[in-house]
Amino acid sequence: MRAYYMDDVDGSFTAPHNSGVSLDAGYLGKLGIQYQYNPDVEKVAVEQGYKNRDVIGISKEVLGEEEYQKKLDIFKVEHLHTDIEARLILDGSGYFDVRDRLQNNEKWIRIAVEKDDLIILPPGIFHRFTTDDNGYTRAMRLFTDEPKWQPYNRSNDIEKDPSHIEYLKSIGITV
Ligand code: KMT
Ligand code: NI
Repeated sequence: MRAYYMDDVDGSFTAPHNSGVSLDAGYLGKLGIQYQYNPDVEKVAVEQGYKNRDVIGISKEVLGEEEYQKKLDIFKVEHLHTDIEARLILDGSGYFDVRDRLQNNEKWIRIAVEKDDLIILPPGIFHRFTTDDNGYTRAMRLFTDEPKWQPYNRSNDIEKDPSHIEYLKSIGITV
């Protein structure tokens, strides 16, 4: 895992966009993000109550060109969830981008993940995902008992409809 602030340079979304300013796991911890390398999945699942899981393969080869593009178009939209988002990278690599709420949710932090990285995003953090220039991510998604997977997209849902903000606040999520 490597984490850094993204640059503002135009160009392919799947390029690294590394501004040169690195961040460590300690900083991610301040944002409520948990990171483990090569974890004992069964242990984590018991400790944190992940009762369900699936495996998703994201590449042109696995999904076909059209489905692959469709998936990426969905994953790249900035959103949040009311549940945690726990992902163990099984193969390949990719980027989880998260907003830095300690900087007013303005800056993007790009978290480059690869095989054996476990990343757990807390509820309420704005984020998005993409494969990198290698174009392949295989990941295990860990779910709690009754996963609430509704994404709240920042621009269409949250910022245009105050009732979403009220609802999120009522369950302890401030944006
Ligand atoms: C999500 O919800 O954005 C994802 O699951 C991304 C793909 S998992 C590597
Ligand atoms: Ni998500």
